[in-house]
Order: sequence, then C-alpha cells, then structure tokens
Amino acid sequence: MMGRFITVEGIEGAGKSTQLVAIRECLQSAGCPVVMTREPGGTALGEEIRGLLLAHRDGGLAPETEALLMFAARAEHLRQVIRPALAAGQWVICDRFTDATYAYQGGGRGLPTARIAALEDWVQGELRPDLTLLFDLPVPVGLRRIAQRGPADRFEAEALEFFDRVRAAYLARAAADPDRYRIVAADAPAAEVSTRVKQCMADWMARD
Ligand code: Z5A
Repeated sequence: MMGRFITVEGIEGAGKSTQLVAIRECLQSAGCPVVMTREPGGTALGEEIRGLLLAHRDGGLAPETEALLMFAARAEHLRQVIRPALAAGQWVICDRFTDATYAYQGGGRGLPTARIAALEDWVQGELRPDLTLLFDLPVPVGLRRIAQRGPADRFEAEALEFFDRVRAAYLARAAADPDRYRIVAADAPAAEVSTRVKQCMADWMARD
C-alpha cells in the first residue's frame, strides 16, 4: 500500500517547523510509519542547493534561477527520498514543497504560474500532496518572530510587501483547492496551535 504525502506551508515564522512534531505525533499514535523531510533540501545535493539559495549574493538571483534550483533539488528529493518512502508505505511529512514555489517564486517574485505548473508536471508527473497544512498569520507577526533569532537569510531579508504577496498566493491556492488544504490559524501560542493541528489531523484522518 502506498503511503500518504503531507506538506506543511506558510510564510516565515508561521511555526511550521515547530508544529511538525504535533503532526508526527498524530500519525505515530495512529500507527503510521513517518518520514520527515524538508525543502529545499532533504538530500545531500538538496542541502547544497539550499545553501546556494539562502546565501546572500551580490546582484541577487533571477527568479528563473531560483525556481529551477528549487526544482533541481526537488527532482533529487523525489527520486531519493519521497517516492521510495511512499512506495514502501511510509507517510512523508515535508516542510515546504511545490506550493512554496507557487507562493514565493510565483506570488513573491512574479514568475508566471504556467511556467511553474510546467516544471511541476515535468518533475513530479502525477504526484501531488494528499494533504497540505497552511499555517497562516499576519506577515508582521511572522517577521517579528524570526527577527528574534539572528541574522536574516536571503529570503528573510525581503520587504514586508514581498511576504504579503507570498501570503496572498498561498491563500488563493488554498481557496482554489479546499479538498487538499487545511488552513491553521497560527497567530496563537504554540500549544494552542498544536491543539488545532491535532484536531485538523484527526478530522482529516477520520474522513480518509
Ligand atoms: N522557498 C522558496 O522560495 N521556494 C520553494 O519552492 C521552497 C522554499 C521549497 C527556506 O527557508 C526558504 O526557501 C523559505 C522559502 C523558500 N524562505 N525563507 N526564509 P527556511 O526553511 O529556513 O524557512 P522557513 O521554512 O520559513 O522556516 P522558518 O522561518 O523557521 O519558519 P517556520 O518553520 O514556519 O517557523 P518556526 O521555525 O517553527 O518558528 C519560527 C520562530 O517562531 C521560532 O523562534 C519559534 O520558536 C517561534 N514560534 C513558533 N511558533 C510560535 C508561536 N505559536 N508563537 C510564538 N512564537 C512561535
């Protein structure tokens, strides 16, 4: 039996990484074998590409370069980690996936959605997440959270308007596909958000 593919999305500081533990606990208590991974990254090559993408560089990066590097890392991630785990019946929880490309390189940088969709079809074939949890909160709240943890990477250094566009793109995608997305209100203490995540997972697994 194939496993299930769950992705976690949101703007900076939404608390995705913090809440991965709550998602894993739900699945493990239901007896599902879990693999946790992230993008960009998840393989040795993917982590190298992540370093290239997050590093500050004079002149920045063309949006096309950014998108192609994301998909290069993703192709390797799918080949080495995601597809084998799903084929072995494991449940894969991935911290960001292609919705992030639509939100950041599409909404944030302005790349045409059709270009991203073409790459998605090429690299992923039919594979899409079964469930996407979108952690949503006002941009200034997320940015305040990450400002407290040290120097900003290349994405974190973007202006507030960039993240407004990213958030709007995420919300538009969620509205267009309510069957796959669950929006988790993330502007609350971490324990309260965990309770929402667990309820959301329980509801989704019950309908499955
Ligand atoms: N990117 C892209 O552009 N295109 C793509 O296709 C993909 C990615 C796949 C990856 O960096 C970057 O790549 C990302 C998008 C881009 N942009 N950035 N930056 P990353 O993985 O390092 O970034 P991230 O995914 O946004 O991680 P993050 O900034 O750490 O956010 P988070 O995982 O949602 O939050 P967190 O680490 O759980 O929490 C952040 C801080 O807030 C931390 O200090 C927590 O203790 C605190 N926190 C968490 N929850 C709460 C609550 N509820 N209340 C108060 N404080 C909280």
